[in-house]
Amino acid sequence: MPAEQTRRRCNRFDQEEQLIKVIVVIPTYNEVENLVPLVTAIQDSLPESHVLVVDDNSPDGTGELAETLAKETGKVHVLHRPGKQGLGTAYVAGFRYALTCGYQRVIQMDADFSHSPEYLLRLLQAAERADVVIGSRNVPGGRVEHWPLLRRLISKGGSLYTRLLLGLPVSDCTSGFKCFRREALEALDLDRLQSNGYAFQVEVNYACTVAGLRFAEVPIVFPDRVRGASKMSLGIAREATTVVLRLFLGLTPPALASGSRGARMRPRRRVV
Ligand SMILES: Nc1nc2c(ncn2[C@@H]2O[C@H](COP(=O)(O)OP(=O)(O)O)[C@@H](O)[C@H]2O)c(=O)[nH]1
Ligand SMILES: [Mg+2]
Repeated sequence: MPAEQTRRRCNRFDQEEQLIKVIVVIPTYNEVENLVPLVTAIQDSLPESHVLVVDDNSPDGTGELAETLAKETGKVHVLHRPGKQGLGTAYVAGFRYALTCGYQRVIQMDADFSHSPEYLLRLLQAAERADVVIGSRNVPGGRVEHWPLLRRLISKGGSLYTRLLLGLPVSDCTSGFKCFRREALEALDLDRLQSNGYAFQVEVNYACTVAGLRFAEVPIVFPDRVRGASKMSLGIAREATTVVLRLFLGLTPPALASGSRGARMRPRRRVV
């Protein structure tokens, strides 16, 4: 969507005088059962925040439901895309929208309650002293629930592999529950982010690291989804392995905006 059109759309929402404008970006594909409880819980946790649903024409009617919520709440925005285009491009569309509309904090989360809205405030608070805040399963106090041993090993092993190869100052490299200060997203070249699954998180973390941004990790407990079905696949795990290698070998350069390159590469991380 052209920037001017986006701005006109979000001006409709600009009536509030907020100290800090926060938007929660939620990519959705067939999340009709989760959307109402999720938006309600987000508004309970962060009453001033806005929500952006990026829906890929979900056959179950998630997009239409999001429109109804937009009308009812005045705080829900919706981007409709014509078909399932993957998670990475959904985040990019959401980030662009957030930047164009002048939001100062951009939170990304899944729709399925694996990312509990109760952590939103902690993520936001941590973003006072960090550019990128990660909801982390791998710091003290964080964990996954009801995962079989093999899945735990693959997830932790994947994060370790990524961290060692790319020198990321983050112990949960593939978490999709994050809060960015807008300056962090402005340091990225969103056009160059190409991956779609877990690798998308790695690509963003790598570019943020090379840009010298400050990271913080907030412990989260990560339960499996209760409603709806996962869209993740083996192909997405394969993509993650390849993307890490390509970044490590320099075959894919970090997705930095011009001007962000060459900054510090000293890993900085705090657990809060
Ligand atoms: N817009 C959009 N959202 C997607 C797509 N694939 C997954 N999602 C959403 O991304 C989030 C994470 O997906 P999920 O299937 O729960 O992944 P898992 O947690 O790794 O099993 C959920 O909110 C999904 O509805 C997609 O292609 N497009
Ligand atoms: Mg999930």
